[in-house]
Amino acid sequence: MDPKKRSSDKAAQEMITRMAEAGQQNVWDRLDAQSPQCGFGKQGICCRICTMGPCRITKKAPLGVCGADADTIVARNFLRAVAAGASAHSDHGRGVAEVFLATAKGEAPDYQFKDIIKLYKVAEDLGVETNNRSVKEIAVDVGKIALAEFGKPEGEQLMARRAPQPRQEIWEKLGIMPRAVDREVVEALHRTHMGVDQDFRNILMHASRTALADGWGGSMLATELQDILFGTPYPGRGEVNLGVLKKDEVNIIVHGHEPILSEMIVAASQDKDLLAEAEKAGAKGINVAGICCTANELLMRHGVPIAGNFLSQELAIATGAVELMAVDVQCVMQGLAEIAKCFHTKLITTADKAKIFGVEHVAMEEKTALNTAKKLVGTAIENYSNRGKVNIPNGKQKAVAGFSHESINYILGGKFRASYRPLNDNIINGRIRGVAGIVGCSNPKVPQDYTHITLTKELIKRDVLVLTTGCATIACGKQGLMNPKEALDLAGPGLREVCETVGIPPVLACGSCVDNSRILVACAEIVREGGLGEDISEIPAAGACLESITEKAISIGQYFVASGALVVFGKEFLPVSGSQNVCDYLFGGIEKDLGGRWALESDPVKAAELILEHIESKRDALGINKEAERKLYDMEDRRTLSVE
Ligand code: BF8
Ligand code: SF4
Repeated sequence: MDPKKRSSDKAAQEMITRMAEAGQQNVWDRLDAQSPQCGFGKQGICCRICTMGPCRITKKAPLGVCGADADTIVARNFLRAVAAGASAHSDHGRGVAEVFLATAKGEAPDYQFKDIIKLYKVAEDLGVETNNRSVKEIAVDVGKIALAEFGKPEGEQLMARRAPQPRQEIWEKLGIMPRAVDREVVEALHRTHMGVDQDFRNILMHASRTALADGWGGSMLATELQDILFGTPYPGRGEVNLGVLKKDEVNIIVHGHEPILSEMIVAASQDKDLLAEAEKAGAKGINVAGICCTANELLMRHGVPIAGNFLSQELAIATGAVELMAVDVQCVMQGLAEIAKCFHTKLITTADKAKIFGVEHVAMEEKTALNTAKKLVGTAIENYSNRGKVNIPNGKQKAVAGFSHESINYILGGKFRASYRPLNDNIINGRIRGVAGIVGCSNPKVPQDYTHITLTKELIKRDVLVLTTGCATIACGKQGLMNPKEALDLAGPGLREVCETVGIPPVLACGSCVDNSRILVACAEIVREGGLGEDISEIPAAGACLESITEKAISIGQYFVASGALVVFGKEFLPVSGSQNVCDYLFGGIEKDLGGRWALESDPVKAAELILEHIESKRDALGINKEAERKLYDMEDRRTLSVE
């Protein structure tokens, strides 16, 4: 076991070694135990959706019992993954909409609306009348309409109207303007039932529609309503990595996705009585830290430190310093239950839809949220005296996060002239070559964080502005790329100059995975600002997710493709290789329909090349790559570009 092969994060390596010495199992050990993994699954050519199967496609048996071929089976599996991913984001969004509506009605006393300006903006997008109406009346209507977006019987996603007009026309022409989230997901499950949709192109078309209902619907609503409820993020400082855990304080980790829980725990951790209790227990304070996307939400809004990304969840408990880990939904490993048994850590589930067998459950309800959160903090304090030996690795990094669409707009243009103009101008004059979204998870199949950070460094070095979300953001944070000072030193001369002038880092942390919708909005805004084409497919931009684990990532990839973007994905994480036709379509043919496409590349340096090629071809097509501007770089500049 070589810890360097498991993670490129030093703090993680230290914990991995410790766990191995102590004989404690983690995600990497379980991957080893599962190896070799099923080759049919990797290619997407196993089907077990009916009991004539399960069927696996081989040369000898190229058809399932029902006659389904590899194309149908691979496309069906793909659509089911998109539907599950879209469901995860959107059910999160629906939960936020419910709390939002309850807050508007005065039925969730612990929550308040923090961004009224944004409430007005979203009201306008949802067609809610704002003239001569109270905030409460507006908010109730926004809540009702937002909630209906998940299950309304008729009509299309209202937020999809934020997309550039030509983009909407493409969707309309193809018949994939997204409708209610529930409807698209139910239709996806229907189509992929035995004996229904058996034309891979038709199945993949619905994958676009379902994914669009996620990106321009469920996820976007989650982001927007969370901003109104908890505040739209503006850049602020924080710290990232296991070193944020404190030796002499009560450590509470919030892990999962919905800020509905974590916001309340942060509030409870500042309660005077609880702080006094913590002191009585011999602790110097109460330290809340996050893991996974809930961590991004808290860092963006409150500067709460991040303990780590997906693969760090078990490592955090193994420090012996965590009194309580409260989890809600998504990306919570069942393996936590086992490792928690080796330490004093209390693991508590809080979402009724996400329990773990044998783990204590404390239901988080909107009416009593703060009280429940206080109870949880109280449990953590009580548990402080049970601590045994503590091993907190030193590693942590400073980070700046909080780049919402609104804050980018404000930073670029100032309060009175908030706009994307300076960004567009600098893309046009070539100082910034283009924009890349680097998103995704951490997966034990590749060394933790390696691809995200290598790709990010390669791109900023060549003057590409990077927007990041999810566990990729945390990877960047751990390796100093969210520290503006360190990251600026790695940026190419053009990007650096622009970043220094307007005061942004070259890597913009935009939040959690539902906040990929912020990147969609940013793309739409770049188009609206003018000078870079009429549609998202024309702007010099691309997305990348080289390290991924979840179905959510596939939904995200598909909605970016369906919005006109190139999406570069890690080879081993998109199980479609079993069908040449599906591959030909996703990696090529789909571009004719939607202007975007998938590409597979696991090597981050080659992925950077691919993205740069794409960006330069878009620049050429826009006619902004004129000779004079290309001479911005002299030989010396070029030499510095090719170091490493
Ligand atoms: O929703 S990046 S490992 S935490 S799936 Fe999960 Fe992937 Fe992390 Fe965020 Ni997104
Ligand atoms: Fe096999 Fe067809 Fe049933 Fe799938 S649907 S398990 S391919 S018989």
